[in-house]
Amino acid sequence: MQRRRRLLAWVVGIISALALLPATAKADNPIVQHIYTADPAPMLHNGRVYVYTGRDEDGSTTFTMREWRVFSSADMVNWTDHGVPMNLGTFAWADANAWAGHTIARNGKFYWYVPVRRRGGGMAIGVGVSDSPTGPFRDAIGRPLVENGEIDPHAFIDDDGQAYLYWGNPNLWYVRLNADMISFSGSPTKIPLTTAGFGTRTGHPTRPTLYEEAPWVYKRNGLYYMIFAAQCCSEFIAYSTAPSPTGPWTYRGTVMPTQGSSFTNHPGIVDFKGGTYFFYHNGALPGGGGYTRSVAIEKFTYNGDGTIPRLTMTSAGPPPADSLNPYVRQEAETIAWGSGIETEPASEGGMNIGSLQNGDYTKVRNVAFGTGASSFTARVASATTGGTIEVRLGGVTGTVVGRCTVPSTGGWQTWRTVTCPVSGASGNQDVFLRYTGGSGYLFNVNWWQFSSGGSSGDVTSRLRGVGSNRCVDVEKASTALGTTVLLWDCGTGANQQWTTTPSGEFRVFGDRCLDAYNSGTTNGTSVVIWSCNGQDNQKWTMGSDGSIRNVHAGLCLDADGAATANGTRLILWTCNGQDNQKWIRV
Ligand code: FUB
Repeated sequence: MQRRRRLLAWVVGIISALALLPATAKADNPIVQHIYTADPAPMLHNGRVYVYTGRDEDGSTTFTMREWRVFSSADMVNWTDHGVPMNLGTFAWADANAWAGHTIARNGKFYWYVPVRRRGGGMAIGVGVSDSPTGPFRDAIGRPLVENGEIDPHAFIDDDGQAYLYWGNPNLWYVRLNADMISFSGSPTKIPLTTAGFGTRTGHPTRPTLYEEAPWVYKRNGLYYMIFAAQCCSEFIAYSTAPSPTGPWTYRGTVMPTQGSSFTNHPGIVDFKGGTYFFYHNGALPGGGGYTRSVAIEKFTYNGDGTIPRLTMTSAGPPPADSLNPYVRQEAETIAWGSGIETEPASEGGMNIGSLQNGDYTKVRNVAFGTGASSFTARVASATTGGTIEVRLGGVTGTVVGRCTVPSTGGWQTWRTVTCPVSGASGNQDVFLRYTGGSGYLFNVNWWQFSSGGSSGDVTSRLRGVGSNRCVDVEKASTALGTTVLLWDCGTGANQQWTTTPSGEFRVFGDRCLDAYNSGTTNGTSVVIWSCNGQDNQKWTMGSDGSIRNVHAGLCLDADGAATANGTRLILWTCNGQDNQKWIRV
């Protein structure tokens, strides 16, 4: 567990701010509360929205920024912290100013364009690349992609496949990127900053137009939009439109006026699950200001003529774009609002929440319990005496529907699964997980999951492979210990009926469990049946992506070699999101 201590004032500030909120408050903007975040760049990928941000260090008195962060959501209200996929150290030639970047997907890769200060020089733009939207990212070319002392890159790929990079402060530039996204053709071109194109600024000796920085370009109904930070300082958000990605631009007015106690603002817009969302930053958190900013979101609808309505910052943010499924593994760092928490990398992969003290809590919105949950399971670790997770509905003082005791596990990264009964959780609910205990740090939480179903919480179904269309099958319907589990045509036999229990087992034949053979933790470990014994190599979590992860090994149930034929062995393999690791209950 990292022992980062926030300033006392910060803790007190959060607590006092929350104390002022009525119990039913829907104040979930800004979207991240445990660190300061700035310069949002949203990106859609595989049904989730990822937002790439900078990080303002606590107590900053200038733009002290050393790392970038990424968060993702499937509903615009519950955000998962994916940690630090890129920092100044990624770029050996840079030494400061991890400022406003933008990430875009192409060629099965993710390209993250960022401004940084070149060692011994001025601002330059680097490009990170990764195979995953959550990184890690590496320096794609080992030097700046472009370098003219200006900042705030934004990439846009037009319908014809031509990609552009825009950036600039005090000027506004673009260059045509090649299809590899890490080189360009021609020279950077200055976009003429005319008052017709970018509005009129008054009172500045050298900058006649409103354009300041942070260009964000996209295309809608054949029209190109550029949203940007206007005037300085304080900035507001304005926009222009054009018939082509290279102009000519026509100034269209204000998107968001100066508000929110940060003298900068920074825009990003995406359409997601039928809505349009405007990302920005402000200084709304306790201790917040121009150098301690936080990313927030507003939902909006375009006017009938395609113009953007004037938006106002709110503390409520958007309504949920979807519900959250409590019956699959949810990361503890998936949060609508967190009070008193920190996040850190977990030894089992991903992140965990920590620094939990008595009364801290995390809120998760619009959790779809359906007819009801019967148990709650959490993956926990504690180097001290542990404590209790209270499962509450509707508010931090709302009805308690479950209470899980967390024991000492012997270390802050020594993980154990705890389960407790739940009653009274049905329908759609905001869930508050309240962490209680003695003084000091209590425990860490890696993930949690509810179970549903009858009084025991059991659910029985077949498990069909997405890649193969075949079912998880016990070979020859044998009940012998160590019998191989493989793919076979989905049928009606008892050897394909798997019962999920509240503790995370997949039971077959009543008393046999899906088992990682010999508690193996390496790729290729055989998956067999064994008598149910309550050990973690017989516990599994089903992810919202359809993966089934072994709790002990942290590896996923995998059709060996991505084969699809009858008889394909099931093994454990590093979770990779591919179809031979995706399973559907049928
Ligand atoms: O975060 C540092 C700088 O502040 C960004 O590059 C600008 O867009 C402004 O938000």
